[in-house]
Amino acid sequence: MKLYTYDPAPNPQRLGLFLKYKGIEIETQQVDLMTQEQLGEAYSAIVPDRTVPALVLDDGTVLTEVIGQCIYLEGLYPQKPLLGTTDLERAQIINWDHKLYLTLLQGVAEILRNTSKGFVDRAIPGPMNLPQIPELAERGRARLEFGWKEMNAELESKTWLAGDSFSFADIDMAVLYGFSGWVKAQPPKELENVHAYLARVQAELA
Ligand SMILES: N[C@@H](CCC(=O)N[C@@H](CS)C(=O)NCC(=O)O)C(=O)O
Repeated sequence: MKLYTYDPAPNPQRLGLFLKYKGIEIETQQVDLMTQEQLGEAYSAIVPDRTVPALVLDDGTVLTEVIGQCIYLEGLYPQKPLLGTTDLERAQIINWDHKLYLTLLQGVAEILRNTSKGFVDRAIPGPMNLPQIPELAERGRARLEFGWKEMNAELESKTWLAGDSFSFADIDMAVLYGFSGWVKAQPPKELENVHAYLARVQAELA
């Protein structure tokens, strides 16, 4: 099994924190996104999606989505479970994680990829070159403003985001928080439940 990744990027961070928390070590190769190594022939031949992280299994299967990689690795390394131990727990964790990914994380990505000079004509990751659409950045900001408030209400009575235990959904919240700083869209100070919760998550990851 081999992991292709680029440590500073947010999706690699999601998997990186999962691996670190569970104490899993995998042969790893960095793919330099700063020099667009992911678009080169060598990497495209291994990972046609041209994204990181990518987990290549011993039988040649390529897993390109962090959630798929985590489900596979959780099965191999069940210690310190991050995806629940019952069907209900697993369903709650995937439910929250999917929602986070589609709303807040995509909101940050919409802002970053539609405003940054580094992403001109690269407004989405992958093999297609697409132009930036400034309106999508505005939409991303609106989604974050709404999403952080919604999260603050949700966390009023919760220790962790999904179920009674720390999980992968909490790891994604930590990554989201850092990533939102890249576009100056972190939750405002008055959203106290979010900030208290993020402090708990950081302590668990320390
Ligand atoms: N859907 C993928 C997303 C992977 C992704 O978008 N990775 C970004 C780095 S955070 C990437 O490879 N970007 C390459 C590019 O922008 O060309 C997942 O869930 O892991």
